[in-house]
Amino acid sequence: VILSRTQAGVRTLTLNRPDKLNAANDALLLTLTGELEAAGRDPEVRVVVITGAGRGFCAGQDLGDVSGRDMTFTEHLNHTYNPLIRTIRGLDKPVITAVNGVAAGAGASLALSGDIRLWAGSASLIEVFSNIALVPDSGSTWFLPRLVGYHRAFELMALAEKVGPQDALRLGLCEHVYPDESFREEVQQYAERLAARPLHALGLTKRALNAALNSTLDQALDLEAELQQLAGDHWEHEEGVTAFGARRAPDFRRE
Ligand code: LHQ
Repeated sequence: VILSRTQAGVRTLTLNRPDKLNAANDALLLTLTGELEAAGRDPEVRVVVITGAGRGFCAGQDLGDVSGRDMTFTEHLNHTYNPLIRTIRGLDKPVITAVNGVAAGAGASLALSGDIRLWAGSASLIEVFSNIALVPDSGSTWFLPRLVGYHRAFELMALAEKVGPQDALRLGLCEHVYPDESFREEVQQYAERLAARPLHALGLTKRALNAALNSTLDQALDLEAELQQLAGDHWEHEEGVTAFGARRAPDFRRE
């Protein structure tokens, strides 16, 4: 259900149920979470890309799959979707969501959860939950109002209208849009650019930003001061300063 490959420090995890637009069943969600944890531990991996096979990114919960039905909705979310979203946001490596096609329901939440969100020209996002009279889950109620404000978030959730790439750029739902034809190569190139950055410092940056989304300025200043010590004590910092003095490019990939 998940394809994994690694190239130049970039681990690409591909949701692989293309006949169903990569709708999620338990196996897909638990495998993806396990793969992300493994990528976090693997020193060869510097950046993780999550994308979909075929013409969809992820159509959300597989509505035909009964494997979760012996659980309550609450148990199901706590067993599958919530650990996945927590793992993405908690990973101390950058995660790119490369949205190659439609992202609906929990698939939309997954698309929004990346640190960097790259869209293909044919990508789209739908907060589809209200079509089946459910509440947006897997982080959508947290991500979306922070990105677009309360009112646009409510409208997107209430009407379940499809958001295309240009609107997604305008609303801040993605960072870049690339043509379908060159999407995979553009994503790999972007990911490799990120992979050349100082991984330890970026991990700390991710931690600080995630904490800051829920903190006061005072708390953010305290955490920055604490994390800056960890960054400053790391070899990456010395390499950056040395390279600057020597007027050469820093090499952050040497360890
Ligand atoms: C699908 C699905 C799908 C199965 C397309 N399942 N087959 C919920 C419940 C419990 C706990 C946890 O959390 C959640 C969270 C959620 O994610 S709720 C939201 C669930 N997702 C949806 O309601 C989306 C349903 N799908 C759609 O609305 C459309 O398929 C979209 C807008 C995604 C794409 O539309 P089209 O591009 O027109 O494609 P299509 O509808 O023709 O779909 C292609 C195939 O994929 C088709 O199968 P078929 O055999 O006819 O070719 C669909 O049945 C299948 N598929 N989504 N979620």
